[in-house]
Formats: sequence, C-alpha cells, structure tokens
Amino acid sequence: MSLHVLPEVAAALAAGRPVVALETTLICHGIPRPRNRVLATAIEAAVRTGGAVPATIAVVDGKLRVGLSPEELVALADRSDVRKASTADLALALATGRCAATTVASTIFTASMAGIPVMATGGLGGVHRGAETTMDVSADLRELARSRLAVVCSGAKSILDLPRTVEALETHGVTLLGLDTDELPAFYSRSSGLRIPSVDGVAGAAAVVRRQIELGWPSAVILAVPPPDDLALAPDEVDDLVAAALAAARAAGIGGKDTTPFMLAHMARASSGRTTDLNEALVLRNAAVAAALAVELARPPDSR
Ligand code: PSU
Ligand code: MN
Repeated sequence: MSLHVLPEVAAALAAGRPVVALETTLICHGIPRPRNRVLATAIEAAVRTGGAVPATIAVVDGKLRVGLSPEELVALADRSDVRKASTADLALALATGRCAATTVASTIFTASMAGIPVMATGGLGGVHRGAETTMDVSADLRELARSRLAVVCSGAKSILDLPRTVEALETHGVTLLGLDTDELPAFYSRSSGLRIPSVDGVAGAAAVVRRQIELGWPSAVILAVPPPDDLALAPDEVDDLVAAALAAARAAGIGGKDTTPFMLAHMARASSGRTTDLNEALVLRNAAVAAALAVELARPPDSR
C-alpha cells in the first residue's frame, strides 16, 4: 500500500468518525500565493468546525499523503515548484520523489482507496469548451464515474461547456443534486440555466448517498452548492470574463493541463481579484457543507 495516512485521519476512519477529503490543486494552482496558505488552513478549520476531520491530499516528496500536518500544509502552499497531478500524473510524481498537488480526479481516487466517503472542492473539471476539436475532457469525469463517494462543489467551472459536462455526467451514471436549488450553479455565478434535482438540506443529500451505497452503484454523488449571494457574479459578466480568458489562452498557445490554471489567473486579474474572493468563499462554504454531510452519514441508523 503506497498510501501515507496521517494518524489522526486513520484513527477517525477506523472509529467511523466523519472525515472530509480535500484537494490541493485549487490551493497550489487556483489561488495566488500568499493568500493560498491562509485559505488552505481556513478550509481545514471549516471542516473541523463542522465536526469532521480534514484529510488534505497531496504528493509530498514522492509520497501519496492523506492528511498533512499544519506545517506541511503551509509549506506546500508556499512552494512554487509543485506540479499539478491528475490521475495520469500520479505514478510519475511518486516515482520522481517530487511534490504535486492533486486534482479532483486524483483526490477522488486517493480518498476512495483510503475509505473516505466525502470530499469538498470549488468547481469540478469537465468538458472544456471546444472539446469537439481538442478532446479536452477533464479526468475528473472518469473518476466521478467510477468512485462511490460524495463530492461537494459549486458545480463545474464556468470556463467549461456546462451542458456537455452535464450530459457526460449522466452518461457515466453520476448522480447530480442541487442543495436546496434546482439549477446547476456555475461556480462564479448562481445560475447556469441547467435544471437538476433539488434535495432538502444536507439530510436530503445524505438519504440519496445512503441509497447509492446500498445499491452498490459504483459512481459518485455530486452535491452542488450555489456560491455565496453577496460575491457571486452576474452570468453576463462571467461570460465576458471567460471569453477574454479563452481568447488570451488561445493567443498564448496554452493547452492541456495548463488551461484551467491559466484561465483562473486571467479571470482573477481581469476582475480585479473578485473571482479569487469568490473562489475562496465558495470553497469554505463547500467545506462546511461537506463536513455536515460527513457527520450526517456517520450517524448511527437509530439516531437519524
Ligand atoms: N476548483 C477550484 N480551483 C481549481 C480546481 C477546482 O476552485 O483550481 C482544479 C481542480 O483540482 C480540478 C482541476 O480537478 O482544476 C481540473 O483541471 P483539468 O481541467 O486540467 O482536469
Ligand atoms: Mn484537460
């Protein structure tokens, strides 16, 4: 077994106490330094406040880690040489003894191996705009299709082709739920125009997750949480920001795994940091919701 599980996380899992897995690409490649170190610590604190144990996942010096110490977490956030490791890159990162941040895909894979039932992130990867020609579809979709866990997020990032992303999720049998909303949030804005089933609160979501486990259905449940009202952008403004970022990416010849970090950074600059403020706020909210879901799922049947 090549997993290195922090003793606190291992103890919680062994005792059936709630644990929430967290990804690190958003820390190392989504939010600029030095804000990212503050956020990394705050996300873990939000999970603890919600009554669960955080398990931040990353490759540190060639080891696949499930749970980092507070010092290790800040050190990872501060480094500028951390690679982005999706599932295709994990083995290489381990073999070369490097540090690498895990995407949603590699975090889901690792969390499943460790037996963690819930993870939190900002926005999922999905079908990129122009995928008809580039074939750029995030590996997040493949892991969501084959991993039985609940993923709390604010939908998929608006830089993607959201209607095609929803179709791909359906094809792969991934259950998509809105937390008290029947519209898929679009990460930067609360509305995408895409209808999804709404569940009543975290208890409603937990009931679906339990049925999914009983069924033995091998795919994920996505719980989509709208971004905070006061920071969310208007859909028109998001469209303009995405169009400008896409044009800049094409002009700079950006492709593949650099696309998402490049676009996020471009939109942050073009919005004078408002997309970063929003990204931070929604991740913190999602971490709190994920903790509540993990707590609910860990409750014994007679106390529900
Ligand atoms: N959510 C965020 N910021 C991010 C990401 C998600 O708020 O930076 C990352 C996730 O790690 C996701 C990745 O898995 O972007 C998708 O990258 P790609 O499209 O290259 O698979
Ligand atoms: Mn890609």
